[in-house]
Amino acid sequence: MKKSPLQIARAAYQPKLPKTLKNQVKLVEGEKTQSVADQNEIEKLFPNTYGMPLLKFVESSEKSDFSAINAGVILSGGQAPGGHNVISGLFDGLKAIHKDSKLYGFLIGPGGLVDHKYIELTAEIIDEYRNTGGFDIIGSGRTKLEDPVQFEKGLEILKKLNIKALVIIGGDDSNTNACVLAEYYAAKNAGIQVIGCPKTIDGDLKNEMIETSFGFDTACKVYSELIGNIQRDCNSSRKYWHFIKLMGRSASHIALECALQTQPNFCIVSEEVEAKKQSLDEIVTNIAQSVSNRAKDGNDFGTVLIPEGLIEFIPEMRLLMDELNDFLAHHADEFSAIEKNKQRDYMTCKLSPKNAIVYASLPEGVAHQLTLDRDPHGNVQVSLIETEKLLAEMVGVKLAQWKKDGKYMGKFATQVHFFGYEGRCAAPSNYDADYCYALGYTASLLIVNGKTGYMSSVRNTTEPAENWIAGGVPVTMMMNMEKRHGEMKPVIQKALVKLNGSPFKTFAANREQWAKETCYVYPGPIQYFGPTEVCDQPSKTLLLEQGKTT
Ligand code: FBP
Repeated sequence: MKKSPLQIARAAYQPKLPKTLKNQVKLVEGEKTQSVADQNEIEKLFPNTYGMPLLKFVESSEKSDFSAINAGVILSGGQAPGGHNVISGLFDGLKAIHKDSKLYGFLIGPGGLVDHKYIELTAEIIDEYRNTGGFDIIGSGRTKLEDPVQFEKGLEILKKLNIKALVIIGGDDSNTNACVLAEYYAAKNAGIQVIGCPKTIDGDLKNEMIETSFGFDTACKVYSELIGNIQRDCNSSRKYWHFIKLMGRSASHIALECALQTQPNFCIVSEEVEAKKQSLDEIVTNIAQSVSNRAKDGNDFGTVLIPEGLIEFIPEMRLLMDELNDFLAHHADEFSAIEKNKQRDYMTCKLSPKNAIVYASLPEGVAHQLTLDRDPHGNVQVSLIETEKLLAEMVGVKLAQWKKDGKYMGKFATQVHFFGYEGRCAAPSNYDADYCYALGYTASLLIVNGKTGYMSSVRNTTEPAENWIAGGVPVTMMMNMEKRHGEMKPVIQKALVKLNGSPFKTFAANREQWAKETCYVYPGPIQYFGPTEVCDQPSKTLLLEQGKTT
């Protein structure tokens, strides 16, 4: 495969490892854990993997001799920069344990385990993918592992390949499934351990023991570079308002991080919209007000950042979507049998009167997008809902009315953007390259120590890498019960933006100034080589959460 000079230089990058992991380690058990909520239900559902202690690796002088171990790895869900480094860290860790250890990769996500599609990952393959973006080494997929028939099919191939442990690299839903699988194999003494790794650009898989999910750092840096470029453009031509939707599903972490990095004129935080019970009209009025204020200074241009999942947080839309979810969970076939141009009328008749009014008021495109298929985990595919167009259109209508009433004199022209796929496969930043490699290496140590139902954890990552702390967190500790596909299920609790957290407070303290003035920051592209303050900085979100200055 032909490579660019940067790719060649990057392939030679040696990720930084925590000091402890460079030496002999031993495992120290911490406190026993409990699930974040619904303890009784979760304990009943996970009798073999509930309540396990936190784990930490520390340096040890005892030399241990381990036999070779075969492990499998799966990439699950949306791509996130650094996945290849988790696999290379895992591979190097397994080889350090014993040179004859083997790593098998199941192809195109969890489906590869069920369908027995796999490859052996050799040193040659691994070397091709070190420090690269993407999940193409083995591919990824969204097949949901939830059925004992799938678990048994998986067990067949795991036994055949003499695999003792499976590492599932995924987001909250995939790690939930990893835990269900760990419990299933533990309950039947199958001799298969399952370890999870926290992946997702969305940044919503985090808690006191998992500081961040990998990929968030790189994706936000890529989006911030693009937003900065757009800001430079609109500050040059002075004629467009740019409405920029950012991936991230429900949580607004990506939008907030990008706002902290680029200082746009407006950034919506869905969690605030929900807390303040803001209606769609209120959100539109706030943006229009900002446009009008800037127009008074002759600035008919600006940037608005919109989190992908906004629509679910607007109370009237949430009620509508809950009813749509329930209805579609039970009548999906009936609904898809209706002709496309009659689906809207059909759905309006099925909804309760209040929700029917909201549904009928939406532009055709958005109404249709709300009824598209849910993903295999029951999530509305918010990336398909064009909120950026909806808001740009509605702000335009409001400003036209204000113009008629003599309240607004400016010019309003818009451009809309959606940034998501542009960042998910970027070459990982040094932070993600190092973090991922350490996560993979830690997973190999959890395996050799016989652990199952744990997520690999690397903490203290705002410090230099050598001081990072590696260990394991029981997945059941992160769980609660939530409604999915119309039924209560155990799932890892999503971490949404905390309105009393330092990242949001920092944004809130500055946003009035950013709204009125032009305070843009242009972060530029990710740098891989150069001074540490340029190349190795974690996200602003993480720095602020850990009380560091940004
Ligand atoms: P994960 O939760 O699997 O990490 O996926 C993240 C994500 O990029 C979301 O931000 C986005 O809504 C979704 O994937 C898009 O899914 P798809 O890749 O199936 O279009």
